[in-house]
Amino acid sequence: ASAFGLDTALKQLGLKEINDGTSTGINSFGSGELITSYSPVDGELIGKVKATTKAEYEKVMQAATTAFKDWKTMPAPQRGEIVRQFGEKLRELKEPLGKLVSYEMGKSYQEGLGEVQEMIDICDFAVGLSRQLHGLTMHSERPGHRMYEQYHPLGVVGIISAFNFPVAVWAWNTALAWVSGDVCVWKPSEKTPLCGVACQNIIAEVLKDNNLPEGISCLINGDYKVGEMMTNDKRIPLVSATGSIRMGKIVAQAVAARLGKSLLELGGNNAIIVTPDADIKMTVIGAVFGAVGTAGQRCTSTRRLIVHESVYDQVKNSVVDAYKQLRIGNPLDENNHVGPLIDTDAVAMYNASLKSVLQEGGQILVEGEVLKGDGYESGCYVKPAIVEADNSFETVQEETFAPILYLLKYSGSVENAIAQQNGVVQGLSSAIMTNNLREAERFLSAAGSDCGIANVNIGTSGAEIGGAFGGEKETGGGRESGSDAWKVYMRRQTNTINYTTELPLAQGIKFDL
Ligand code: UN1
Repeated sequence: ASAFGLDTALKQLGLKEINDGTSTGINSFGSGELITSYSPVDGELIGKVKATTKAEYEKVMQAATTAFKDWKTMPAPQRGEIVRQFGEKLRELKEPLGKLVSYEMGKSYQEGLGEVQEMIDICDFAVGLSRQLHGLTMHSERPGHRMYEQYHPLGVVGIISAFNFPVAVWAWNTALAWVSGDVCVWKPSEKTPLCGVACQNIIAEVLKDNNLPEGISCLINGDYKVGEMMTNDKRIPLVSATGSIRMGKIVAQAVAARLGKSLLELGGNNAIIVTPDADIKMTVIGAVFGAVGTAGQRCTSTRRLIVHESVYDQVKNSVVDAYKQLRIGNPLDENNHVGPLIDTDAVAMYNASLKSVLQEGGQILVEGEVLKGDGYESGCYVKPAIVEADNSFETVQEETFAPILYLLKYSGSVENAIAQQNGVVQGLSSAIMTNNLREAERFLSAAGSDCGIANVNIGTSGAEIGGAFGGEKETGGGRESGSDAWKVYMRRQTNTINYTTELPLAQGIKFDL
């Protein structure tokens, strides 16, 4: 870890002593099983974190519920000030945190920095929001009555995040939850535990500087068993979970069984439709970044290209040519485009998908391969692949978290492409490349894309934080980040006030005593 200034980065993030299995901060303690974090970049051990036991979880929940009592009554703009300071710290630590993300998760350093930038941006957004947690005022049907609504803090928010955005997705949730007056308990992915500890160290310092309890931001570690402690816990009114559809179904059922709320951001099977009126140069950039960026491990990664037959060969040749330029290797080396997959299990899934799509009749255009030799010692580096396929193939219907792009053909009008695009169980992100206004508007209309995100002339990945992020169908229906996504972190209360000496009943009901 000495190359690329990693040692310094780890120190700056307070991760020096993690190698012994110890960590700092009241909430990042643990005495359960050791979770070892190996870098997919070079296979080296970065550090170890201990899992949270049931007894420790209880302590964390006590710290959180106690902290909530004061935090919820602090004026929202003052809570915003804490989030502002957190954003400032992130600006200072952008480079070391970006490096750790890149080294522990395997995405390119540029994307690691981009992820920290998303954290900074959501902090800024939340600071502004802390003065804009508006409710509406209604006209009462009764004379001398006033009616309005207000938003109050909800309570302890449980956050379960995935390895692919090990820091930003936490920040989307916490920044909004904090200004809303909630406290958070976070279980990061057990594949990226050090990113979790690094973030906890940063917020713990901000809270300490302000004489606030660390219970406002709690960290727990472990696998799904630790997650279950939260999903089954009645003290947690909202569980926000990012990950696979399989995980989401388990979380949603457990939370629903106790009538809690869940915010789910699950799988995507995102497509770009390429019409005869597309700008092919832009299409190639958008599609290639979407398919190979983060080694195909974004929820928004482009998995399907649905191309009109009249431009099919041109698009196919351009994309295949572009793949020849791709440099695969250490993501901290900025000359490389594609880093490793998260672990060898992910490599096995990549291999399995390529095998099954061939069995179903897929035609390889760019062959996949697990890379070996110098620089590829971790065993996690794979070649991005392109396969000509059919939307009905089972393999195409599934989200494989790897750089495999399926090329699909359509003929006739854009409706046929939209039918293919919508013809999957997931509904996260979608895009159309076209300069034809009719096609673009059709795609965005009620008869168009059924996804939570629908773009024109940009790709499927790389959404800005200002919009609501999430998707429909088996993507889970949740919305995080911008727009009015904050509302899910608060409880709405309708208030009716009578300032007369009479007590008229609603709906004109007479009740004389
Ligand atoms: C995710 O993959 O879970 O839109 C989040 C994007 C990023 C966030 C992805 N801003 O690609």
